[in-house]
Amino acid sequence: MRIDVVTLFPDMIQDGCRYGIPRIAQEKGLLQLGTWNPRDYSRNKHRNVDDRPYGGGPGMVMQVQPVAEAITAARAEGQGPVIYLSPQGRRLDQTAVRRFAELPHAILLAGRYEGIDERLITRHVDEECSIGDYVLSGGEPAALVWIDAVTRLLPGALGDEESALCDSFMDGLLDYPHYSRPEVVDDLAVPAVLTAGNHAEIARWRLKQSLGRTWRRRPDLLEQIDLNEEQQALLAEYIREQQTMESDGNP
Ligand code: 4FV
Repeated sequence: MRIDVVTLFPDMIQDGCRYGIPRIAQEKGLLQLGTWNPRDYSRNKHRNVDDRPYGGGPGMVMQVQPVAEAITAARAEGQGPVIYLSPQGRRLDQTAVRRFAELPHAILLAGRYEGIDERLITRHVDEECSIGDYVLSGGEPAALVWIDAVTRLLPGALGDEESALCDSFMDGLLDYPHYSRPEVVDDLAVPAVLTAGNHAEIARWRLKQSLGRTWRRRPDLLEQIDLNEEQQALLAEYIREQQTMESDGNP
């Protein structure tokens, strides 16, 4: 996949992708990353790319021309959608990440200041994407989140394919708890089922934990999933056990 990012801070994007999976994916030739700085297309001697908002109010707004020309320059690298990272966008989730990871090319637009002139969005943006209901000082951190989440799903990016498949949210559920050596830490032992070596039992326990934790922490996610018979039975079993533990006074 090729990802081009239109940003006033190209180093922030390039540096942020020099670690972990985005770096490995670039080294394996699975990911190509380009950055385009609107300031390079500014037509005024101070290389400004922003100005005061019509209608008054605080802050500055990024102007159409430098951003539009940076997008046009990035377009030379591919015909993928222009995705503007902004709080006004549709919330990014694993379903959307899976869809984006199918693309051969995408242009990410990272804003700064109060935002970008709406006419740029109208004319050049295909979709807006938000990483969450909070305000960042720039779209670059959101672009790095987008790139990391998408790159992980590129075939060959992760060591063994298997791990992407059992990610959180891959089945719409929260992840099960993980344990590693040593077997006992601060008199807390690893659940016996995980050291007993019965893989069917381990898989059953992990699914039950994912269902239970999703029920407890993110019931909104459960509403989006049609649980099959086995899952419904496992969740009921988890809830019964939780109620027993609570009635026995164990948290
Ligand atoms: C954001 C978000 C975000 C808004 C104004 C950049 C900032 C500033 N982007 N998900 N939440 N962007 O807060 O994507 O220009």
